[in-house]
Amino acid sequence: MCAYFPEVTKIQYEGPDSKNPLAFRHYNPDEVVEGKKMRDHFRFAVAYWHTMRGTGADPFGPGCAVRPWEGPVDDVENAKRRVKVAFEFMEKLGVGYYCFHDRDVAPEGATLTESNKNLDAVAKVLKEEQQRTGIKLLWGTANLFSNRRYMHGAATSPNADAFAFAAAQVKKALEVTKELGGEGYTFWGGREGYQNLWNTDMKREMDHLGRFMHLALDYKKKIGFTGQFYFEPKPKEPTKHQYDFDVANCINFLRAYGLGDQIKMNIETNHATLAGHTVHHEIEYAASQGYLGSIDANSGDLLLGWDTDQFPTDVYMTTSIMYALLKWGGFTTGGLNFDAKVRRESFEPVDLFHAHISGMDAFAHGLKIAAAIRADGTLGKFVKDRYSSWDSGVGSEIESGKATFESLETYMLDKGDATPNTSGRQEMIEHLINRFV
Ligand code: XUL
Ligand code: CO
Repeated sequence: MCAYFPEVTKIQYEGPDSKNPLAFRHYNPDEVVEGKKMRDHFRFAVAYWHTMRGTGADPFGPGCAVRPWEGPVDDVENAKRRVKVAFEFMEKLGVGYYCFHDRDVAPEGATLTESNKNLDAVAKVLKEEQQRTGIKLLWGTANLFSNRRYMHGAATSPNADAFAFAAAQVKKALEVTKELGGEGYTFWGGREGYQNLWNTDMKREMDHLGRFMHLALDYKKKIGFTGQFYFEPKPKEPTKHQYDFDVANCINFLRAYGLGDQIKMNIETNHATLAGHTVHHEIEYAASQGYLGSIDANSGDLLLGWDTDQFPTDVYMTTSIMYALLKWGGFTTGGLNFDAKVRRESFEPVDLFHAHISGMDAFAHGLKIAAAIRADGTLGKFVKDRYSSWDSGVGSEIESGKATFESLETYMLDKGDATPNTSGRQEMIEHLINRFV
């Protein structure tokens, strides 16, 4: 067998003292934390679009990454070879899942028929490689944003033909995702949004998006695809306003259009920060409403205002994610998909390994810290005590629905005032967390 990464063997766990950059210091797949193996806590996935299709291109220059397996033309043969590269990479890295857009894995043809044929041909190789390695598809999706037909959006385009083409593309992508045993399917809004409100009929566009999602759910049912549907919130980029702004906005949309319990959230770290939230906030909000689905793991640069899709290496941040995941019971269908790309300057194939190892290890480290904070119990007890006024007396009467405005007025007239009786102790708590980080 031809090796595309000859300098790399299977990445091993070597423990916290290892100085080997091509080894894990914390990610030990079979190690059990809070009763579950690390591999099952994370369900790590590789994002095909970045890892296999990223070239390092940016608005100031073309691609410059060294990818020796890429042929001179982007044809089906080239795409099939790339599948072998992807699976060698994932096997050596030791991840159990991957995610793709239809156009990442197979080239778009001159017609829809040709594009579908290309996709089928490459999907056949994907299936063979999945069977050979046991690596699975976490979720599939369709690229409804790169082709010029989608310049005004897809489901929210003013052009009904763009909607129709997008429907045909998602239909096919759902079929292929099902064929590959995909555990989910993600809808990221691509160009669903607006650049300028003066030329936009927002109400009509939102209604069309609602219709699109109902059609997708109808087809899912029709073909018996049982994977979980996800919405991926993002507030801006490429449009100045994306309709799926953040988790709260998406949940409102789903509920308003009668889609409420059928679609969960795929939360992306850098999208959260672009919306003015932390990823911790987005996970807490989604989980508390019953919408936690999956995570696109990456990070942004807080000094920049765009989606830099960097690998997540900040252990404080991964700790907050893993703390929230442990608190809410972890993934049921989703996983941690590295929607992240190596920097333009990290142009060698081996950098793909360094990037994923750093991300996986940061999450494993964060998991251990989060579990230690929970085992210590001080933080959990502090939060519980902070709300203890709700456990009995007037608090429990309000929570259980017994209290009325009249009964609360009587209570307060008698008591006199609501006196703050506990400090928030923010600084003490932040200091406490640093004890574990
Ligand atoms: C874009 C983004 C997408 C989705 C899948 O910012 O995150 O790659 O994850 O379409
Ligand atoms: Co994403």
